[in-house]
Amino acid sequence: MTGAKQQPVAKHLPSTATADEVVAQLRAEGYAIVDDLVPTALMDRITAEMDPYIQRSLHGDDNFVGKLTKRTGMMIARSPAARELIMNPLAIGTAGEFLAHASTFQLHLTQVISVFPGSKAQPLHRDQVAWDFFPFPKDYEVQCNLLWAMSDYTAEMGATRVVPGSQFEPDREYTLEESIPAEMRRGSALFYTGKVYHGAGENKSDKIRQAINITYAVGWVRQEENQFLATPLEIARTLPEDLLKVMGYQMGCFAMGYVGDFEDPMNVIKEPEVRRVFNVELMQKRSTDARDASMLMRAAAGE
Ligand SMILES: O=C(O)CCC(=O)C(=O)O
Ligand SMILES: [Fe+2]
Repeated sequence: MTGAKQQPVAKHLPSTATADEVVAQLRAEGYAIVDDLVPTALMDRITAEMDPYIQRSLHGDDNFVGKLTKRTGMMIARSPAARELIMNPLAIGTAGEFLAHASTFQLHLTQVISVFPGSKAQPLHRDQVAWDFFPFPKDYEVQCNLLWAMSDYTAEMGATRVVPGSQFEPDREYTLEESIPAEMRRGSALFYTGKVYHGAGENKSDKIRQAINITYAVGWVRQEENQFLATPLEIARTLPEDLLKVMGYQMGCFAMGYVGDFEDPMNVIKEPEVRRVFNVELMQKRSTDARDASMLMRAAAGE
């Protein structure tokens, strides 16, 4: 034996995994990979719908975003098939459970990330810094993120690299050697927390690595992608209520997100005959209930 350090391999869960199992893995390691969660045919549809926009997207302007990387958003408006991905039952179930300490959760962003050949590794980072580098408490999870493999996702092509367990020790720098590649097949998904260090890998191949970044956040923070401008009102009006709520057309918490005469935002979209006002008492109860239930759940899990 040479004593060379063996690179650990990322853990995988089957597509039959439950939200409980994904959440347990997320809490323990900061990430979870679920294999073959959607059929590749869904990825074909999204690819066809997004391709014209990807062609026109610009490359990044700095090393973080990636000078050989394109980011293409507005997926709800541009790709009807992407709406299925956003509402995928395991993604929604996991986000709901992982963020159950908040009254509601919402969509945070939708983005195809195309990492072109020659692209260098992205600096390792935590996504929650997007909120102005606010030091969220160590036990407050603010987001639940997914990167769906839209192309094959190998280390050579620049699969996302994750540092397992780094969510527990955030106040230090991590090296690429400490990270492992989240290799997976097209249609699989990498779930990861806002606290775990990760970044796009270097693309040493001659193929474009593509991921669909769909992330969810607690209902009281500002969304990274402005969902109300990204989906024009005339398209939003055609969408089902469950998707609209996830997009942010709901009371985010206590008194957050009202519109007009203290009304529920769904009033603007659906223009119902009976308009609902914002019920602050109801939201207050929901907020306390969510916190209590989540504390009980975590105590039962021995956390
Ligand atoms: O493209 C990837 O693999 C990761 C991208 C990422 O972490 C980010 O843009 O925040
Ligand atoms: Fe990131």
